[in-house]
Amino acid sequence: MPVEKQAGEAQTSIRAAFLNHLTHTIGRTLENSTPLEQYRALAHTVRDLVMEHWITTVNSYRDRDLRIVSYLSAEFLLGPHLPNNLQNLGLTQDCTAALSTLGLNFSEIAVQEPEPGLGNGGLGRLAACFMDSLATLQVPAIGYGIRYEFGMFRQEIRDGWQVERTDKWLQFGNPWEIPASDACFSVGYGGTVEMVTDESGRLRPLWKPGQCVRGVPYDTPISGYQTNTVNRLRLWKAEAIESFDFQAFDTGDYMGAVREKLVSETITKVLYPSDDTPEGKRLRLQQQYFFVACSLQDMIRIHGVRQRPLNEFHLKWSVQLNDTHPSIGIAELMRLLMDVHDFGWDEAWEVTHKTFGYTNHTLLPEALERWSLPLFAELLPRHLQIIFEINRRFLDDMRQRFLNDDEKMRRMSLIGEEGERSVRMANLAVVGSKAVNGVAELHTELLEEETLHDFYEAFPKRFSNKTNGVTPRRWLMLCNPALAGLINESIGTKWHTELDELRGLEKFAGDQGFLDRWEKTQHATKAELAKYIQSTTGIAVDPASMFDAQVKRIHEYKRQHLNALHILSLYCQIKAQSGLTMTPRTFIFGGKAAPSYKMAKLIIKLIHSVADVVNNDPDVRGQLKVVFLADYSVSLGQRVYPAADLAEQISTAGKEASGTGCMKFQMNGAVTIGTLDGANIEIRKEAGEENFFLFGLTAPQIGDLQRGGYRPRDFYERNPLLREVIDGLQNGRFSNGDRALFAPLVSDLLDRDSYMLLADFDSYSTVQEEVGRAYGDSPRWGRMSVLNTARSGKFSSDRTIREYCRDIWDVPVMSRT
Ligand code: GP0
Repeated sequence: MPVEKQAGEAQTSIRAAFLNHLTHTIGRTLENSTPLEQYRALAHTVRDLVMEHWITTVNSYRDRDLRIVSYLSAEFLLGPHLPNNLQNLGLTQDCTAALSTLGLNFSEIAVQEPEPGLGNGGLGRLAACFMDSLATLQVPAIGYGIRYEFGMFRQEIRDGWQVERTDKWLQFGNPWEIPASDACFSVGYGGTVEMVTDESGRLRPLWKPGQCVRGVPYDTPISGYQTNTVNRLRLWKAEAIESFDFQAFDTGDYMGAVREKLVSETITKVLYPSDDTPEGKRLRLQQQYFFVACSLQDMIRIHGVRQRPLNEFHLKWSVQLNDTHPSIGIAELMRLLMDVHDFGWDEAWEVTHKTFGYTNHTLLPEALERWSLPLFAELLPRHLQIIFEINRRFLDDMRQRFLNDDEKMRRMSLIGEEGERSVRMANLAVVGSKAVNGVAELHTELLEEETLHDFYEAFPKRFSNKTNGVTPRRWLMLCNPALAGLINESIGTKWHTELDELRGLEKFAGDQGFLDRWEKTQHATKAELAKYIQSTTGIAVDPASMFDAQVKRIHEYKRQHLNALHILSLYCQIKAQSGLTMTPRTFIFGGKAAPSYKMAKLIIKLIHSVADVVNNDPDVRGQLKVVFLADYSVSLGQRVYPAADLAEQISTAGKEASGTGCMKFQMNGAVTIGTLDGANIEIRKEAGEENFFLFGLTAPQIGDLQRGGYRPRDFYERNPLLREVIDGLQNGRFSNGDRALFAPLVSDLLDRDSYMLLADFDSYSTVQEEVGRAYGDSPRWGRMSVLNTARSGKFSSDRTIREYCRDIWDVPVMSRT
């Protein structure tokens, strides 16, 4: 049969190409090669196939002359490329077969890939899911970011504490990137702005930077699923303009000459490991300006190649700002147009404010970026002038519209005057963009009504919601092949690119035969995670127990400690009533704490202490197990999401902008216990109230309670079980007698409790009891699980990207049907 012959051909050619790369690229024989070397040879083999599509994509975009989406993000948390690219090419099986003819095992080779951890968490991973959907929907798009030499730190656990280790992901080279040395740009910092007369006698500002670095682009091909489209992710590395200062070299100062090189390269050395709370550090502003300045110069270069006048820039580009990190781009585009390309102010503003869109990702006030004015003036003096002028014109306009409401003007100003004067990047981003969006319905509402209310009043039409999504290719098909296979058998494969098709599973939710297969599949996936847990932590867990997972950054507002308090309360109950039986559960935690975030690190220690107590007490009779998986990452997520029965989404209402892990769990058939926060609200709406375990105060109730003088101690005094748990933390019962260990946590909970754990504890515990009962009722649980998957279609990033394309970017998407 011709089809089989073709398949055979693919295998033969993959095998030949692999052996060829092993010899000619890696310099090894099959017998003498390590799995890492085999991985590298295989990566080159697959990259070659992707590159062929890349060439055709570039040509087809050129011919179609469409507007290009430019996604500016300081983080892209991609995860492993190899299995994803193979899946997109439809070659996973051929590749596996080709390797096995050589006596090699694909999975053993694939795990060698170092993960490019160029992001902290949700925001960076969202950018990666968007790149996947853009390519799959065949939208002309470039992702622009930073090629950090050291990505997110590697987390080790010592005695229950987090220890950070540098992530040397580039140590053995990176086969997925291609340096494009023909498109380097220089970026200036510091220096002075002088007024000079140009040839036509005009007086104009001239920025003379005090320091210059070179940006070198490294391109990673991003393939789409079952299309020939391959888009470009262009990440910039900082280098010295001249690697040697020859004058210094001549006079014998060789070390001094090399120092200059080191200073330049520092800019892209390391990813800032703080999620949600920016550090106002000089290097961070340097990083932001660096990648934005390179990217805008690159866009202007491409615009020139397309032979377009610059006053049409906004017609050919739509530039999305992933949070405020790249928002300096607004001032930079103004500068490039005026100072380099001779535009007048109005002409430049016309182009600039029609080019950008701004996505906000957080409501936490401490997370809104501000730069101290002296620092900004020192590093970017010309940009500060431009920002002052944008502000002057903007406030003049607002004063007329709002009739001299001074308080309002103070709030809307791009310059904060309270305390140390500062540049408010969110205000700059809103004023300089054509569109502003939040990432879930509740989040957008809160932006409009609270955080950005003044701006919403001034420009209501600029605001919209774009609920986040995740790519079902990585987060269901790739990470859960068993479940994906069962779904394919039941409803076909159209869901791969039209996730709403999963609705077809609803009709099986009452079919006992189907539910049995569903459960068997999930059990097998849980058994695999159990093996991983055993081998990495030494803890034996039972795949028949409920897998209850909370994996995400460690943050007080995400309330991993509420989960821990609840586990301790179950433990206390068991201790008080010997013989008490409950639904067996395995509590799985994973996540990193920002290295400077003391309370988050203490929460990690708390989880380990809880694990020590619970896992080692014979009275528990294995009914409860607590596991902390170290070094949470995309790859580890790919093991956890498919194996979870219950997803913990328990943030304080009004604090989580969206959340995206919640969507990955739902797609894989986990049921959620959650608050009415972020995307939980929409997940519950889609899944149906009866398939979601809701608890806790709502965002308005949280606000009311806070305003009315919240007294956490009252909750402690009223609930004996909670009291026993907190007392235990205080008196050393859960820390081998160490009374000091959790004192900071306890005193925070009793005296402040900003995230209202104690207020929600009761409701959480009650609903957890209901969860336990529901899990014991297999047909009920199976039905809930199937319906969660069936109703997760909305949370495909394909849907999100279609909305951005339609409402903000104004570019067509390819329809497959
Ligand atoms: C938000 F502001 N997020 C920030 C930030 O600096 N880093 C970051 O990862 C996250 C939000 O916390 C989120 O709610 C959201 O889903 C994600 O951005 C993508 O929008 C949960 O991770």
